[in-house]
Amino acid sequence: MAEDGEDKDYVGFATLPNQVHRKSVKKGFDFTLMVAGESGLGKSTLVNSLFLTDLHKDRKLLNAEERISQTVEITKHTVDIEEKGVKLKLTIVDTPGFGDAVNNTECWKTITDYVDQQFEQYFRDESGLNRKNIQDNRVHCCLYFIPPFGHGLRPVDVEFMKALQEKVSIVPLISKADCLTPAEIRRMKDRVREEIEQFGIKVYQFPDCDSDEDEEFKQQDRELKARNTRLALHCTKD
Ligand SMILES: Nc1nc2c(ncn2[C@@H]2O[C@H](COP(=O)(O)OP(=O)(O)OP(=O)(O)O)[C@@H](O)[C@H]2O)c(=O)[nH]1
Ligand SMILES: [Mg+2]
Repeated sequence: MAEDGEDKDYVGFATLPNQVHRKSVKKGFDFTLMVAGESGLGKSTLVNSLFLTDLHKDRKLLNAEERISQTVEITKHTVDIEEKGVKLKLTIVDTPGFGDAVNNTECWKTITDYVDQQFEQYFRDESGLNRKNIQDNRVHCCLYFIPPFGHGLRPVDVEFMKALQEKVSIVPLISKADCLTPAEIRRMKDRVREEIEQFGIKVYQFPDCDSDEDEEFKQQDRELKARNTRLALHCTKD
């Protein structure tokens, strides 16, 4: 049997993991993250601070037109990231916040339609003849911004997450957490967590790790899960 790199001519199925690994690394990965929630909660600011602008370097005050204005349509930002030779094409989808439409009952429709369209496009590409260079634009994860000033979830939050829960992994977060005191944060988190359970909303959970994994990996998995059960907080202000 071929040991790693020992016998280069060996072509048995034992080299399959290496072949798959080499192929995936060469091709790279696609990941699409979406931000959604009420208007003015800091979605676009988060997207900008993550990739497109450096908040601290050469900081200058922007005038009114230059400041981030309200998002009025779904916008995509793509960045190519490379880490130790592994390529990741990260796409961030910024969505218009809801809240100021006359009829709010269907305000998430454009967003669910967008998610569905990406599934359809991927399905069409996969069924086509040239499947080699398909770009995966399906939304994999949605950060859902919950307003910090309410008393837990509002009907619109529940309905939005329910409309999307079967299509993408939802990560709810309490927005502008810098505006709350630690005690208020604790209360809000408990409340939101209870409501998520009560309304049967499916939020992203880490998958179980295999029982035969080594102890170090299991410990890491436990720590990540412990963090995940606490609700995420968001703050782009210093
Ligand atoms: N306190 C606080 N304010 C923030 C934070 N992030 C953004 N803001 C402010 O919130 C306001 C709205 O930010 P946007 O990023 O435009 O909000 P949005 O969610 O994209 O709004 P829409 O595009 O209308 O959906 C801006 O004045 C930001 O400076 C934060 O973490 N904390
Ligand atoms: Mg915006």
